[in-house]
Amino acid sequence: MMLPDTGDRLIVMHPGKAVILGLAAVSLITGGLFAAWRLASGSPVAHTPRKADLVLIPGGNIQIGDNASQADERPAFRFAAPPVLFDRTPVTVAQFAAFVADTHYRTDAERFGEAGVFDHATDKWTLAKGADWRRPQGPEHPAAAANLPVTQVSWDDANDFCRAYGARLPTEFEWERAARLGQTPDGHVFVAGEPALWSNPVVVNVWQGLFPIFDAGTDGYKLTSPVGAFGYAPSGLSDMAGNVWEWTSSWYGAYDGRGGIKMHSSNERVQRGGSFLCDKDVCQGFRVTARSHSTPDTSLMHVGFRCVVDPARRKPRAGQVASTVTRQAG
Ligand SMILES: [Ca+2]
Repeated sequence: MMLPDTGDRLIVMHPGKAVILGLAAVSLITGGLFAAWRLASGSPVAHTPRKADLVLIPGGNIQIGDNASQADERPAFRFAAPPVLFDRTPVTVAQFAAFVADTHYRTDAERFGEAGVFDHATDKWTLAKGADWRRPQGPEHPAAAANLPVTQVSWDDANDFCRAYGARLPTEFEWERAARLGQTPDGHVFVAGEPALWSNPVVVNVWQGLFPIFDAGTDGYKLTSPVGAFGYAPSGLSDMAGNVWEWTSSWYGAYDGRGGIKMHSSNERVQRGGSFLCDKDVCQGFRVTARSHSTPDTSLMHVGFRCVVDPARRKPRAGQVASTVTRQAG
């Protein structure tokens, strides 16, 4: 388990305070036990079809990364993206509840007994006892509504969910290819160096104000928003910028410029898309090339996921292909 340092993007391990180090050590030990449990128990298998719409994202030769942006987004390179069926929205609380009801799955946060929550009183991330996918802010807070993206799910949980339905997590390059088809209903793609669109109507769920001091919430939400609340991009997908970061299957590391990463020993997985905590000055994680990363057992209140399916390997358990999607080519 690792917490973000400050702001929205994940940067470092727990800070070097003795009490926190002790906490990290306990987490490391219990995390190892949980990993052994996971291997011993095997992956869950869902017995009923998933209620999810899938959208075909066409293949294409595209640019990955941005030479004008953050260090870990450079160098940019070309990537031959395969066609992939994407979940139309991030996985919802209702979809995850159906999965749990079917498989009796317990998430990492539930086994740890705690998960990462951003505390606005201290402007720091903290491990909140009892926070999980049902109550992402903690047990004293309201339960998450069924139409919100599920959060407080680790990479391991997300991977187990997708595999249970014959699906998988997207690679970060597949995710970027889909996002480059449009992140907002008007087809806007957020890139480095441009002024983000903050005027009304606000088209993404992000942070409006000086992070972490003040969020005006002029987009209508200071936490997660229902999936699709801001509409669907020309790709047919919703929530590709803001709302929640989304886990990908990719290991985190510096790009090697040839379609891989330099540090194959990385123990963190990449997240894409930014979240409701992303502002235009500090985070900018809603940019199409922005990357965040966490260890696979980390659960946070602003990180969710969506699944993908290879068209040739699609199985009935994976969901239904949406047929009414308006999509731009390229
Ligand atoms: Ca917001």
